[in-house]
Amino acid sequence: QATTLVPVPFDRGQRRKGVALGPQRLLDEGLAEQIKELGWDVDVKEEMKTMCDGVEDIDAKGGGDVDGMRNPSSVSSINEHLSTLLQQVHSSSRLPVTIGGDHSLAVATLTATLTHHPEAGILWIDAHADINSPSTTPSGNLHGCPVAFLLGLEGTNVPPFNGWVKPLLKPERIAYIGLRDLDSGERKVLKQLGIKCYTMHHVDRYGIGHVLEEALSYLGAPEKPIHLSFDVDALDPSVAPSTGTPVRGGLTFREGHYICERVWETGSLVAMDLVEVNPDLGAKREEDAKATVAVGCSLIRSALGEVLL
Ligand code: DIR
Ligand code: MN
Ligand code: MN
Ligand code: MN
Repeated sequence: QATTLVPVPFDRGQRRKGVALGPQRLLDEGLAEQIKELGWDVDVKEEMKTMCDGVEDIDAKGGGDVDGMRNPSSVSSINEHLSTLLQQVHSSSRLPVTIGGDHSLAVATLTATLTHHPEAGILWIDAHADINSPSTTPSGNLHGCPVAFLLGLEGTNVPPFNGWVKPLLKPERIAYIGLRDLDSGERKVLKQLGIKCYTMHHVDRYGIGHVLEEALSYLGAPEKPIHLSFDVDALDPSVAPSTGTPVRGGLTFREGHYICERVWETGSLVAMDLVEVNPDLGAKREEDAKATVAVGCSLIRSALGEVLL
């Protein structure tokens, strides 16, 4: 099997500096070598780095904050390029693993996946639903909005995104696990569209094994492809402290890894995102960063078959 790691040091989808350092830290930890040891053909596409270095200029030209969104110019243009790059990865039949960076880059990863695998189901592992639209977002942070853009919700048909983002996702093709911090506009739309949500309450009540089987069969795995979008803040802050918006009461180390292992076992994985590792954050800075980086690497290895290969 062949995989392409795509580091995206992008942080403009939220307010906290440091998340742009996440991908390099995972690579410095030896992620590519670790995956090679599992028997994969691994390459690393570094093209997004130079573009991410220029984001301030892009935002300066685009006006910074526009219509309730922070930095839409850079979020849109980074995503448009990333989407093109990821489509090349899919075209060469390699498995793209996008390493963030903040979760706004899922606009690109979902666009690329759903272009190449229109049948794909999205498994979104996160404390948050990231389904705000520019009109419902309380923060203006676009990392809280990628799902709304792919669904084409009201308020998302705005420049610069409407120049290229298409509503490729149907509400019944996404399932969430790990939710525990939702904005009121998000609750409303999740309910209205009947989107499949497994909150931490469901994980406690039924156990991760049962919850994940339900989510996978809902999405049609193993017949249908699966895109795994993993926000490290889905994990409990005691396991992954170095992230921008930690929320207590999250997934345990094993629950997080179990999800990745089981998705791998279905044989249906066509793309993965691992986002929101911010090595600058955490009360015990370097110790917390090390733990969070290590967990990011091991989640990816698990999704690529470390235990079950
Ligand atoms: C919040 C936080 N719902 C927002 N979202 C986060 O700003 O829209 N997503 N942190 O990962
Ligand atoms: Mn593919
Ligand atoms: Mn989150
Ligand atoms: Mn997220």
